[in-house]
Amino acid sequence: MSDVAAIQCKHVCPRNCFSACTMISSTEKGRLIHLAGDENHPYTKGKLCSKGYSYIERNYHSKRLKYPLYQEEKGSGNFHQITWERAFHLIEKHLNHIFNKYKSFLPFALYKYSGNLGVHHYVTDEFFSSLSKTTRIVGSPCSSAGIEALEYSTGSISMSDPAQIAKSDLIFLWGTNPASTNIHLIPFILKAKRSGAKVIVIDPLYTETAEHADLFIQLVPGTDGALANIIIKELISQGEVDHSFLKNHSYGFESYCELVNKISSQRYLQTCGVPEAAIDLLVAWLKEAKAVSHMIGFGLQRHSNGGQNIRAIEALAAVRGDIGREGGGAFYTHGESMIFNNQQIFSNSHLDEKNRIVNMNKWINGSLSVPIEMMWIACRNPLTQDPNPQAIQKHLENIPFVVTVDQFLTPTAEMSNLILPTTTHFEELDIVTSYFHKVLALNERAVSPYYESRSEWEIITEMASRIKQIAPEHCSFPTYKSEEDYLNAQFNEYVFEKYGVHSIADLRKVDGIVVGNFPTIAWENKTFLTPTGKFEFYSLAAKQNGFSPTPIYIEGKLPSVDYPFWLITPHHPYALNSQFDFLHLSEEKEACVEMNAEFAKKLGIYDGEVIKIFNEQDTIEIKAIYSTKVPKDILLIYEGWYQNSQIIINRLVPVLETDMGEKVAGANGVAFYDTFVNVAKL
Ligand SMILES: Nc1nc2c(c(=O)[nH]1)N[C@H]1C(S)=C(S)[C@@H](COP(=O)(O)OP(=O)(O)OC[C@H]3O[C@@H](n4cnc5c(=O)[nH]c(N)nc54)[C@H](O)[C@@H]3O)O[C@H]1N2
Ligand SMILES: Nc1nc2c(c(=O)[nH]1)N[C@H]1C(S)=C(S)[C@@H](COP(=O)(O)OP(=O)(O)OC[C@H]3O[C@@H](n4cnc5c(=O)[nH]c(N)nc54)[C@H](O)[C@@H]3O)O[C@H]1N2
Ligand code: SF4
Ligand SMILES: [Mo]
Repeated sequence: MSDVAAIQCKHVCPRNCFSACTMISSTEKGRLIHLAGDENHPYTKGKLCSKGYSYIERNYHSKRLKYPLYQEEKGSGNFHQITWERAFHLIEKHLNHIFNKYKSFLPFALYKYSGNLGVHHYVTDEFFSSLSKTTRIVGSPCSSAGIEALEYSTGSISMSDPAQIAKSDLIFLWGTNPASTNIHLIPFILKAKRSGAKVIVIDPLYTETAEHADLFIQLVPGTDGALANIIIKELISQGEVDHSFLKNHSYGFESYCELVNKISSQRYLQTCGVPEAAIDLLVAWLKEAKAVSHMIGFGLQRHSNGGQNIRAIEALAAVRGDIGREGGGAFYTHGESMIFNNQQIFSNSHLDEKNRIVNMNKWINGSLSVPIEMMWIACRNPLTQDPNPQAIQKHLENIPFVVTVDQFLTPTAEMSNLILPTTTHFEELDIVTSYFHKVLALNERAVSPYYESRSEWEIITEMASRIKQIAPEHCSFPTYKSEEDYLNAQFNEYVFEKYGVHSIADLRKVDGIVVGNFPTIAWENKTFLTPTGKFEFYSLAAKQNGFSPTPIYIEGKLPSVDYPFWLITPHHPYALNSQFDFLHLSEEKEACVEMNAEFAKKLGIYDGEVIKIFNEQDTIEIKAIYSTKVPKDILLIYEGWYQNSQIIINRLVPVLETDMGEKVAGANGVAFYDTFVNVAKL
């Protein structure tokens, strides 16, 4: 037993994950020694995922960055450890040069995304907005197509408390794999099952979640809209609709009904690859069910028709009147997680008229008239996570000065001139919200920064003070004495309305956790925020933005003779996008492609053989593993960073846009799962 008492602190996992778990660390002699889930969290209830439990290992990992690093030539690997003073001197030198040449900071660009969603980290967004004029690369490769889609029918995005799913008697899981990616939802699904609910999993892959299903529908990718339309047609023909909801709370149902009645169910069944018996069973269950919930994953919207497919699913919820019903409705995200002052800047950055706003998809594939002279990359690893990373690599090569702020030497950091080591959530103060449940929580600082790491607030504050010396009237970033003062300045009346707190001190008074004042049941009063105030089966806004006004299925992309396989690259159970790979939480130690066993045998590919996967964009060599999860025309490789294999999966992924997303994020989403490839033996 140690004679020094361990100190306990509260933390929140800030990853881009539905759960935003709270956890409690124990620290001895300034070092983390133990970490446990926090049982007081009303949603996650003390359970963490494998990544959560490995955070101490991650914090002290030998690969963690310790000092600022500089390399003259990007990608050379010829790094020199430098002091922070020298690092800021280099930043200042480049900013000075830009300002003298352009009389503004326009060629200074920010490329930031979701490595850490804590409020603290939006300091970088605020800083860029406090400069007179800069370049912002905008867009979201994550969930924007679905958000825009749902907004057409309901006017804004809202979601019932996820615990409501336990009250459903029929649960549809469309293109989502919560057993891997949203693990705290599973207990609610199992609770519903224990009360007699049935679970339907709709996915082209037999996932970990499919093991919980009463019915698994292995549909052709990108065809969920067709499946939803067939079911709606059947419900209408059998009179199994909610007449009262449709009459009083919806708009345009009659014209939608006419369109749906015209579809050929037989042809649509072929399109989806779904047997008729499955529809008969589904309709029989739907007739019996009082409350039906539809959990819509981010996965199924990563197609060129992804947004429209989501509209069709939501229409199915509306036809039965499940929207606004206890235990029913569509679950996606509640869209109220970015409400602090500096997060508002991020959410609205694509609307900002002062700055040069650049659509990320167009940037990757194109060029800019005013060049980028300096790029700041934070919370983002585009060289593994974005489509066409080859093009991004070329852009980075051409940008004179690239700065990456990270905790690890990622492929993106390797293509930067300056790498700044930053703190983890154990080493900084923060506030984290969730985009799925309603809990807001305080993250305390438990230990000092690892070696010379600095928090992003510290880095930005220092940079702002240097800029103020170069061009005082061009930088209005406010100076605060501490992280706490900075965070206190991010609270606003809306945060107070939703969470009843004004400051970090208020949060401490409630033990760091508050449950937001969000509706338990979304749209319970059936007043929608659409122009008609109703659920819109006919959306003029959609029409004006160039989409079908109705949630009718629109065909997506299909494989070709040259590239006959879909390459589906979903999220890994033991990684969080490009994070955690080096911890080897899973048994696989390298990247592999899972192939249908029977089909691979036919092609003469043996289990464990290294094969080539290629398309017009690139070729990779990767180990093939036989699988019973995947149909013969799909290849499965989890997205992420495979350090051991040095394979970058997204080199095969082109910049193909989803149908929607631009209205909410400034760029359409990325149709990652409409990537088509072929295979060959080496
Ligand atoms: N093929 C394919 N590609 C995909 C997807 C897919 O399904 N298939 N999914 C897409 C989706 S949904 C998403 S959300 C994106 C995610 O892509 P990114 O937003 O790039 O996500 P991460 O890999 O989680 O984090 C990026 C970097 O942030 C760093 N980081 C962590 N904490 C901090 C911090 O406090 N400060 C700073 N400065 N850096 C930090 C991490 O070390 C990591 O290098 O990937 C997309 N890419
Ligand atoms: N463990 C873990 N958890 C995570 C993450 C992680 O990387 N690892 N990432 C976080 C982030 S940023 C995100 S965005 C979410 C993503 O988590 P999810 O919403 O679960 O999304 P994906 O993993 O992209 O895909 C889910 C499923 O969609 C299926 N799918 C693909 N196309 C279609 C289609 O056309 N129709 C249907 N019905 N299904 C389809 C895929 O086969 C896959 O099984 O998870 C978050 N949580
Ligand atoms: S990655 Fe998600 S499930 Fe895991 S600890 Fe973090 S918030 Fe919780
Ligand atoms: Mo995401």
